[in-house]
Amino acid sequence: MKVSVFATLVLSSFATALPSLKRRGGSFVLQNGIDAINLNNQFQSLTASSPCTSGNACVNGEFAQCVNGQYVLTSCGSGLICAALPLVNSAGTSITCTTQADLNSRIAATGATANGTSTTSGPSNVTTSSSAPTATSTAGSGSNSNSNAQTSLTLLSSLVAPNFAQNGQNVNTSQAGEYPSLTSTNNFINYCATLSNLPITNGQQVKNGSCNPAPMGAIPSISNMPSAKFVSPNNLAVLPANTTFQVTLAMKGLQTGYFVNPDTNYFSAPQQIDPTSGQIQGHAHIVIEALQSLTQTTPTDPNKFAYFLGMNSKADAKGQLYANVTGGLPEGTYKMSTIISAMNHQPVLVAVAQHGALDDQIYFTVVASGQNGTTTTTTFIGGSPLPSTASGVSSVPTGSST
Ligand SMILES: *[C@@H]1O[C@H](CO)[C@@H](O)[C@H](O)[C@H]1NC(C)=O
Ligand SMILES: *[C@@H]1O[C@H](CO)[C@@H](O)[C@H](O)[C@H]1NC(C)=O
Ligand SMILES: *[C@@H]1O[C@H](CO)[C@@H](O)[C@H](O)[C@H]1NC(C)=O
Ligand SMILES: *[C@@H]1O[C@H](CO)[C@@H](O)[C@H](O)[C@H]1NC(C)=O
Ligand SMILES: *[C@@H]1O[C@H](CO)[C@@H](O)[C@H](O)[C@H]1NC(C)=O
Ligand SMILES: *[C@@H]1O[C@H](CO)[C@@H](O)[C@H](O)[C@H]1NC(C)=O
Ligand SMILES: CC(=O)N[C@H]1CO[C@H](CO)[C@@H](O)[C@@H]1O
Repeated sequence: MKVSVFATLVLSSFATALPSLKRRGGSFVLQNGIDAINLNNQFQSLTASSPCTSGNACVNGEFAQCVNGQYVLTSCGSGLICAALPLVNSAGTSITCTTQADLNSRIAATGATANGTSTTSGPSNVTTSSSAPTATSTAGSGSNSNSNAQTSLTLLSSLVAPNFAQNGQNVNTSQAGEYPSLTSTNNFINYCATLSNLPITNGQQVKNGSCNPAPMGAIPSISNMPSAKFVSPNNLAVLPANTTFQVTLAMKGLQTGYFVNPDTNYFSAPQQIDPTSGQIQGHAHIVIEALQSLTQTTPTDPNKFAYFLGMNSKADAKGQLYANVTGGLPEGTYKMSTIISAMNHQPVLVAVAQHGALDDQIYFTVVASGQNGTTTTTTFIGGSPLPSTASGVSSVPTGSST
């Protein structure tokens, strides 16, 4: 990378103090590029009469110093423009007079790209205003009609959600006790930088906690909310101990068979919907937890379960998914639940807050042979109980880890 002196400086440059963004591994170069792009975008909305509090800016391509709440403009001279440049050796940006070519090459050298939001013929023409989308005409669906938008490090102005700037406390619908929402004018794109104690999730199942930077993604219509129901075992079934049994799950409103690598791509992409059906592309899981009794009232410990399985295949023609709980379960009472997920393992998100349960839960009892007076419709596989060493309840999951 060429590191040249600011030969074109006609005014003193000024290293701006940036917000307390977290620098990961000291790699400020890219961040400096992003910050410079964003600053130059913001400058586009300034006029000579814009109020200011302190510091320097660029107004109409001229160098602007804030004096007594107003900008005082100084022309950069022939062939030069005022711009925010990324610093090379430390975190930050510098507002200075330079050439368009120098601005372009310095920003390009950081790896940040203005494409997707701006022209390259001058400082970006996209403002940070939350209204009047100008950059592209893409719908909010992440469509690739602007191919650069999916690699750009700059938020498309057409995607800024203006309502995110409001905390919900200033309208008549606000209810007593409602918390003011966190607000953002840039869709929280850098939210995780405010949580310095948390690493970004980065596609991994971070057991100590993390902050996930991926947006939530596509939300299906209310006619496409997923819903699950166990067919077998039936609710309150009585099953023979240590005997393989089949779980049958009826799935509605979900395009099944979609799952990604859970070790590398956990929560790493937005929820996606199938364009033909309008349904979420995802998969179901089942989890069986031991209870003290069918009337247990204490919450269970989600770290402990007797059986867990990702039902990753496509549902059959009947819309059903199947699993064999090989070796069965020891005597006891159990809760079996579904966990319906989008492709990247996040819980499914639907269009409205008030809706029926998307998941199912049933309760059943497992007894030694001859200990019950109840029949069940459960399908047993193999017929006779397996040796008692075949299976046992433990906090270690059996079946797939996904
Ligand atoms: C932006 O895209 C144009 C062509 O579409 C390309 O010539 C230019 O180099 C790109 N600029 C950056 C900073 O990537
Ligand atoms: C910048 O935006 C203004 C107002 O929307 C528009 O008139 C002008 O053509 C734009 N300039 C460029 C270079 O896109
Ligand atoms: C809130 O209610 C008051 C009184 O009914 C009404 O005058 C006002 O327009 C309402 N404001 C909004 C934002 O709906
Ligand atoms: C997780 O947190 C615990 C308790 O704060 C700590 O002792 C442990 O080192 C952390 N593990 C990792 C992998 O960060
Ligand atoms: C369950 O076991 C039966 C009998 O071995 C087998 O036919 C069936 O394919 C298995 N089902 C699943 C989902 O593994
Ligand atoms: C089932 O298995 C458990 C341990 O795996 C054992 O304690 C229990 O006695 C077995 N029950 C029957 C009826 O075989
Ligand atoms: C687990 C068990 O013993 N199940 C039995 C419950 O009772 C029915 C009929 O009474 C038997 O067919 C099951 O085998």
